[in-house]
Amino acid sequence: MKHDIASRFLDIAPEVQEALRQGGAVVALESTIITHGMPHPQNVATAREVEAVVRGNGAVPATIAIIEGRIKIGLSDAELDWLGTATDVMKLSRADLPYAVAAGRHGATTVAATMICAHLAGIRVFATGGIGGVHQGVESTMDISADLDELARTPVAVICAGAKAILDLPRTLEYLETRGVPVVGYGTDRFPAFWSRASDLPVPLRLDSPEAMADLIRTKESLGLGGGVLVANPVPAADEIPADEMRTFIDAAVAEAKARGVAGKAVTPFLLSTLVERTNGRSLATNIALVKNNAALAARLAVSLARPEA
Ligand code: PSU
Ligand code: MN
Repeated sequence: MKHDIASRFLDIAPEVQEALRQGGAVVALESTIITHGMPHPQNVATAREVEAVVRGNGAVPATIAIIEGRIKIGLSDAELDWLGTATDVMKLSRADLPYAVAAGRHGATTVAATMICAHLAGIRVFATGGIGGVHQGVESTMDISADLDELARTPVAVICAGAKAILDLPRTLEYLETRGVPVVGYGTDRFPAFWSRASDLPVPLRLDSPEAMADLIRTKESLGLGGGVLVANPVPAADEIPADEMRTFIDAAVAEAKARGVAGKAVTPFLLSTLVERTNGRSLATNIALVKNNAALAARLAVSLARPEA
């Protein structure tokens, strides 16, 4: 079944195909961060650096995007360059992925859509920056990222730097718990807040090695529990913006979004780009550093998962 879907809708890059066939280590990478998360040219430069980090840690990178309705698992250099400046690229989640495929559109995959596509291709590990979550003001907007439900249903391990502090972090963790998603702090007892190494929230679970995380993932699979695992990996200390410093910028950015009536899919891209301006590019440098840090850990996890069980 999955094989039929793959041949019908997916274009898997030869290198990725070969690694998957051999049961090797592959790390999926998303594309919304390229089209809607970072400015050009840092978006393309970062995407390439992240792929190099995955390779440097022993795994094959597979950046995922939809081009003319085809689900690309692994992009060529030319495709990545094109994506970096393309303007007619949809931001795709579970709700609109099938539309983009049916209508032959271009689309960048969010965490949710990347998980779906990675799973269709047989990839078990995925590195991103930060996941979407429950937004501040959820009481009136009901804005809860589809990333959270995807983590509950699709068996892919997502390595992130926690959730962006533009979100309602306590409610994001509550929701993940409700939906049965294991949230693992990598080498930390506190939930990381993307630009900052720690929020004031405890992380539900803690593991200190890729091997321990691979064990958890295998055990979850063996128990038939379904769904993914969220690994929260703190940004390196040298690159972080401490939470109290970031707070002022975030509050101003959230207030600006509200005043301008920014809603729906536009919220996260608006907040990210406003923060880059407000911090004079510092938030972007941190964002780049944390994605690379997550890619390295994801590759090590993928290598550990690919090894035959001890
Ligand atoms: N993390 C980043 N940059 C991003 C995103 C996450 O560092 O651009 C994207 C991811 O693709 C994530 C999406 O899935 O933002 C969440 O969007 P929303 O809040 O609309 O669900
Ligand atoms: Mn949303």
